[in-house]
Amino acid sequence: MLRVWGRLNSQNVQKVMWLLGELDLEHEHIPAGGSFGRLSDQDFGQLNPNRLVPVIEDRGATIWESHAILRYLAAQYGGVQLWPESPRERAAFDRWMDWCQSHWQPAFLSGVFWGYYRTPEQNRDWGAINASLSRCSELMMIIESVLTDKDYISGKNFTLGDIPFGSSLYRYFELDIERPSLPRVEAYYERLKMRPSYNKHVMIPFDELKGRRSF
Ligand SMILES: N[C@@H](CCC(=O)N[C@@H](CS)C(=O)NCC(=O)O)C(=O)O
Repeated sequence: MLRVWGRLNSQNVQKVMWLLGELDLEHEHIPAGGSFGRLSDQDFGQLNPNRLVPVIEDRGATIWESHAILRYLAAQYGGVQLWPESPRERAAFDRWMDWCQSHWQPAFLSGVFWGYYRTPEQNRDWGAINASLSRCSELMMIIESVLTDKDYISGKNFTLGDIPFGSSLYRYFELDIERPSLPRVEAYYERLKMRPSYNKHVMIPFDELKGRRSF
């Protein structure tokens, strides 16, 4: 059976859990990382030399890097709905997955979630946090304009491209941070919240991470 390693309060693990729920795929979950430890065990190093989660094992393959896992699961189990045959159709959402990795996550996940929320108050670097917050606002305005004529990030239907960015929205809207006016992003977030798997795997309170850079 497909096996997933990771802690459920990790956003990168949540991306994978969300997709597993969308696909209704049976799996075994092994808590790892954070207070669950295991990442420095010798056998874990054989699964992922980077000693990070998520990792999946399936049909004899071991896969790490959350977006590579998403692509694998969609290609293996998603059918044409989630993994269209046309390279052009795949590129339409795939570019948003890379955009998220190269632009959004450094600004939000590293700059704000880690720099602000996961850093103890006395150690916060407000110059860096404010720069990340304004970068987040710039990037959000891009999404706001993209959503002018779309319900989802790359068109009228949910695609894999919604998972990396969408999985950060719960935290983005829950944090006590400054946000620009984002009516279309908020409507998009409401649409995601109606998906049972998003509700179950992404909308998980994360208070235990406040001010904790390590476990
Ligand atoms: N680029 C990697 C990042 C993986 C990563 O940084 N994982 C974090 C959790 S989000 C981790 O394993 N941290 C160590 C821990 O949880 O103990 C991915 O997308 O999978």
